[in-house]
Amino acid sequence: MINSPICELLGIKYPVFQGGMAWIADYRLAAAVSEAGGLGIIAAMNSNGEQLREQIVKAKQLTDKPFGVNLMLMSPYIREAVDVVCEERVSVVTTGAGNPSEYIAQLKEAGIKIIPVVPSVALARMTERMGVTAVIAEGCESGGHVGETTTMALVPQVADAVNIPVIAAGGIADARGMAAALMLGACGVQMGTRFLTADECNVHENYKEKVIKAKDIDTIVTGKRLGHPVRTLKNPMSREFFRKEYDSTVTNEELEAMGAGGLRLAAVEGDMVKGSCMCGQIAGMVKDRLSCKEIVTGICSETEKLLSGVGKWVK
Ligand code: TUI
Repeated sequence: MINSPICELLGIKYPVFQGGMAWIADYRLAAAVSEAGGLGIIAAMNSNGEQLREQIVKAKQLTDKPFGVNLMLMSPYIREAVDVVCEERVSVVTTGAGNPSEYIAQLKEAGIKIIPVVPSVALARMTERMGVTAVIAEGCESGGHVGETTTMALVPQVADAVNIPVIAAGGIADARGMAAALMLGACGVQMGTRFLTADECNVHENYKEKVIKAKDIDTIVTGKRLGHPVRTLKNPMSREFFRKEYDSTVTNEELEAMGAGGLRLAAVEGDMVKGSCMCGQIAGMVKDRLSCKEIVTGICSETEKLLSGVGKWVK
């Protein structure tokens, strides 16, 4: 049995989080992962307060196990979203795409466990001082908004820097990745891309097929010039964006306009030409469609086998 301090802290069976993917991680996916014994996470993304409350209420109807909400800190509705998670007494809040400092006191007062995604040791240390429960060290192999450091380099440095549990994210989709993350000092993993093809994931079928067909070199990072780099699958949209980003005659406003609405177009409408398919580098290894239960229990039982066999390298 794979069990770590994060299980006890959050009241979950397996130390496996499902990433709070915008336009994708809804109440249905989150409830399925929590029912499977992991931590399901609803993406608040740019939802307003009432839209987010509806998701939380529906998740509570499907599971009585703990689940989380991911607050995307660039959202124009971030204040409403913080109020709603506090009112609804959500067990866990993860944060992404920014520094959560100004919301920590309010969330803590409501008894919510805060687990920020950190792309650096500095933010891990700062948020630890403010009393967060754990941190998610997310390497730039991940999909969506990315930092600069890889999982391999980031996780052990964050683990050395803080005294709270570290969850590893970015580039993990199977037991080898999970076992490696535990060896790097993490006490759990968060996976996004692995759950894109889950039976309970509502993302458009075209998106699922594109992930299954993806190879190792099929993702690209765009948006660096705008200050929010995003990893997506290569397609006509992301290639065009990349070209324009390095064209000095194209203004930042034009670039922003080009990117707007792309994720919804891909995830909801299934537009694989003009849409933005956020996805991690590990997509090349995601070839099957499984239930959330198979994903969560499968990775943990395989990790257990791998870790029991590590002695083979010691002569
Ligand atoms: O947040 C994510 N992944 C996301 S958010 C998102 S929605 C979006 N769409 C278009 C543009 C931007 C966002 C899609 N994918 N992952 C967690 C994550 N957080 N990765 C990196 C960070 C991060 C970056 C900087 C966290 C904190 C941070 O702090 C900067 C500071 O001010 O200290």
